[in-house]
Amino acid sequence: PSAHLQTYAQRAEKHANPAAKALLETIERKSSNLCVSVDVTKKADFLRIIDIVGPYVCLVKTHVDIIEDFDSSLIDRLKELSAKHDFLIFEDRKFADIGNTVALQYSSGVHKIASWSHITNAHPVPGPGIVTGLASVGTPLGRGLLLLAEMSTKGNLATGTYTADAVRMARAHRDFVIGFIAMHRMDGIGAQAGEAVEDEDFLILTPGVGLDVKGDSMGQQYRTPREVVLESGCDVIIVGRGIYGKGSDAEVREQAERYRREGWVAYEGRVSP
Ligand code: BMP
Repeated sequence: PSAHLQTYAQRAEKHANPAAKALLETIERKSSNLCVSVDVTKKADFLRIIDIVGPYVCLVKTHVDIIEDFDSSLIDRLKELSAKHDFLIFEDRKFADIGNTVALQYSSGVHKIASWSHITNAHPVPGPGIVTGLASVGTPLGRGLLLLAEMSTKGNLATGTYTADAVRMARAHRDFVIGFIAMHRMDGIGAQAGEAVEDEDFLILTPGVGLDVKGDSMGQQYRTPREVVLESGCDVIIVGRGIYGKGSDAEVREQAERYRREGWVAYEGRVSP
């Protein structure tokens, strides 16, 4: 059967990339396909929210460049929380430059992303050199890359042949590109006639997930976990303001539990209808 009709555990066995395998195993172990995006600007808030939602997530997504009081101790604490609560880390860096530059941005600077982030992502717009550049840093460390094949926002340009070209770019680098940021499964998209792609299993991580509102004032569009996981066949739901934007610690915990449950019920409905 198509990969998304198999269990996360079955799929974990078939992935060679260490980050993809670890993510699928974590999802299975914690019964959670929830990734929380912690888009806050203060170190203390960032760490507090992660400590609250940690038990309910497989993955924590970061934008470390928005943290005003960033220093290397933040990364030490993040790594401790990752071990304490058993989740992986995804720095949502959206690299978009030539291979040589992205290799430097990934390995160096203030943030040294490759040294702590299991997964990162890139826009395919520069062409395959961006993957080669990031792979030169990430592959020796056992990291995984997601390409942005689609986006959640109104009027975005990642559609049609752009999306198909992103999938083709991923197919050429299957050891390092573990999947996509996308709104639905990419199975067979962009395949040439006769090209054997039935066994491919790219992970689909999907932002733009919310249960209470349909969008924001800046083009974001939300779908429910059911629409994303059951109807569109995506693997991980990414939720930001729907969870951390809820005020009290108790409410943040409650929302994390709620999205974990909704995401898991949708997955169960998919693999054993
Ligand atoms: P929220 O759930 O608060 O709308 O946050 C969504 C998160 O996912 C943000 O961190 C954003 O950068 C990211 N994201 C997105 O919303 N749409 C995309 O197409 C790609 C993203 O990375």
